[in-house]
Parts: sequence; structure tokens; C-alpha cells
Amino acid sequence: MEQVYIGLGSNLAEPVQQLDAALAALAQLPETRLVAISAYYSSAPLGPSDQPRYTNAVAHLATDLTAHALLDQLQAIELDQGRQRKAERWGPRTLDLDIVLFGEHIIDDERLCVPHYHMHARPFVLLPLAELCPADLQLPDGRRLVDLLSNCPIDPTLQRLHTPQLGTSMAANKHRND
Ligand code: A4P
Ligand code: MG
Repeated sequence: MEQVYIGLGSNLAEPVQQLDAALAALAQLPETRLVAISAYYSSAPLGPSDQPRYTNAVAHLATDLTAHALLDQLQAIELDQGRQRKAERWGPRTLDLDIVLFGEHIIDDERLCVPHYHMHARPFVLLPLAELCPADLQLPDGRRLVDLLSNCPIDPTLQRLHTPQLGTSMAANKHRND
């Protein structure tokens, strides 16, 4: 099984509930186990500032899916939660699910860039990732997570929120779907 880290983000339609529902959906993926989830973080938007604050987290999955099959599954979850793809770069969204790391793989094709191309500049990815990874994690391209963290610009707007209880978020989603 590959050890995979997924970045979750939302800034529309009750972001905390969007992340809760996304976790429940990740836990249901075929050939995949939801291993752990970071705390939720709130921060001002990176990019256009005329949009609400984001809630972000990182989930650790173990999967037998290929990276492209996993991407298909993630995009289906995004659509299921009302994601509308717009031309605007870094614009608002109900749910964004990005593959941050896929085991030791480096992927660069028309559908996937892994490790995520902009993770080094995103405290709302690096801090939750560091909660789940060994402190000395080395990325497949040789970069070390500790170095990315120490070189990343400080985001004064970043706030750590609660850590979701996996069982609770799944029960909440079941209730929403009943
Ligand atoms: N794609 C390539 N690599 C990957 C990957 N590693 N994981 C491709 C997932 N998808 C990947 O995705 C467009 C295409 O990227 C996909 O079809 C896939 O084949 P998308 O989700 O439609 O586009 P996007 O996510 O809107 O990309 P964009 O505009 O680069 O947005 P980002 O980089 O995801 O940033 N501020 C805060 N505080 N927190 C946030 O989470 N997020 C964004 C969006 C802006 N500002 C933010 C946040
Ligand atoms: Mg995305």
C-alpha cells in the first residue's frame, strides 16, 4: 500500500462541515484506509483576497489505488460536494482535495503534479502535514519537511482549530445523508 497525504481545503458553504463530509467520503474509498487526520486550520485566502477564509487539513491514507485512480475518486468527492470548476486561479471553492504526497512517487504529467507544486509555500499544508509525518520526513525529490517548514513564510492569519474525531465526522455525514 502507498502512504498518501491529501490536502483538504474549503471556503464556501460551511467549510468545517465540508471537511467533515470529505473525511467521511475518504474513509469509504475502495482499496483505501483513512489512517489519520490532522487538526483543522483556518487562514486568510492565498490569492484573491475578496473571498472568505479557508479551513484546511491534511489526511493520511493508505491505498492500493494508483495515483490517477485516486485523483478520479477525489474529483468525484469534490463534485459530490458541489464543487464548480471555474477559470479563476486560486478562487473560492466548497471543497478542494489535492494529492500532496503519493508514497515515494514523483509524478509530472498532464493530470498530476506530485509532490504538490506549491506545498513549500503553504503553511496551511506544511503544518498539518507535519502533525502526521515523521519529523525527519524526506520528500521523494530530496527536500526535507523540516527545511520546507523553516523556509516557509510565516502566516500571521493561521489559526489551529480542533482535531476532528473520525468516528464523529462519519456519523455526522451519515445523519446529513439520511
Ligand atoms: N492536478 C495536478 N496536480 C494535482 C495534485 N497533486 N492533486 C490537476 C490534485 N490535482 C492535481 O485542479 C485542477 C487540476 O489540477 C486537476 O484537474 C488535476 O488534474 P482544480 O482542483 O480544479 O484546481 P485548483 O485546485 O483550483 O488549482 P489552483 O487554482 O492551482 O488552486 P490551488 O493551488 O489548489 O489553490 N488559501 C488558503 N488559505 N487555503 C487554501 O486551501 N486554496 C487555494 C486554491 C487558493 N487559496 C487558498 C487555498
Ligand atoms: Mg485542487
